[in-house]
Amino acid sequence: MKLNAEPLTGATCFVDANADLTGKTSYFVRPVLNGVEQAPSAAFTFAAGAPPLPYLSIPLKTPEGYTPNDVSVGDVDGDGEYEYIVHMTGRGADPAMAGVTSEPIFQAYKLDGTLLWTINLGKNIAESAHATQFMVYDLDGDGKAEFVCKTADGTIDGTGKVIGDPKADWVGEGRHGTARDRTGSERDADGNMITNPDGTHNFSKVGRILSGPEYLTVFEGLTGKALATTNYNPPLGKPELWGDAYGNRSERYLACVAYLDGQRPALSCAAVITRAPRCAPGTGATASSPNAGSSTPTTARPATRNTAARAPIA
Ligand SMILES: [Ca+2]
Ligand SMILES: [Ca+2]
Repeated sequence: MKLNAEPLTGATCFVDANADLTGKTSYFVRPVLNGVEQAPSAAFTFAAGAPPLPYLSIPLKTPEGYTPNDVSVGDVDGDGEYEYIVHMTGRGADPAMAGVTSEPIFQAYKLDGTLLWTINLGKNIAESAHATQFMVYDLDGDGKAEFVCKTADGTIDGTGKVIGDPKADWVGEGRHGTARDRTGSERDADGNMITNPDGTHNFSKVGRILSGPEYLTVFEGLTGKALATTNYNPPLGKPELWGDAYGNRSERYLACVAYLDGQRPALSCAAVITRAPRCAPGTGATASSPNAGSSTPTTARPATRNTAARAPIA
């Protein structure tokens, strides 16, 4: 039964106001090119008695103590239907603040709720909205999306295999340092920031991850198997070179997929604030702006840094 008298233009949202979902109901669309109807798409079918909701619910197997957070989609098995990669978050800490966090967990689901895999990034990746920018994209063009993110010692892939040293612990402890930056500062019982006579502030290193190897891993989208791991670029180096000594700036990441040569997809990674060096592993491509350093997969951080780009943080 055709539901719309005229082709839908200007939007892809259509409400079937007269739908009768008491029986099994299937929907499909036909593209119209130059006034000619083309072959129908694969149908999407509602079971008999399906509730008339403007969304689909996917049953999740959320780990205890965690809640579903960011989601990205990609077709990991090449069947034409998206799968859902869910960032499961437990206790987090903004990079400005000290505190031991939960281990970031990712899960991949099919639309029917089938759990394809679980990846645990481990204790050496902090849980925060800034730390893990994950990309889901078909990087090698085989029709199946990969999953890519920053990893560390102790990351467990979707097959149970550990990346790096499973016993390594790079999480900071209770030592304190001083910085001129106000963020992350210790406060007294009244909530006032404690300022030292020389104008510096004290900050806690508890939970901060400012040492240890940093990796970037490409995972197979269907299985979560680690396909390739390389050193993360740009590396942390000395934390203070990012504008503070405790990771408030260096641990705020960005990532995207870009066609830097106009033909092949590349992963672009960056840490942001004060400096924004970016690199695209495997392509040799480099991006930079007047206020940012830049690096390539084969070189270290630039020797000179433009501090004029420093962004004030209240
Ligand atoms: Ca699929
Ligand atoms: Ca692929």
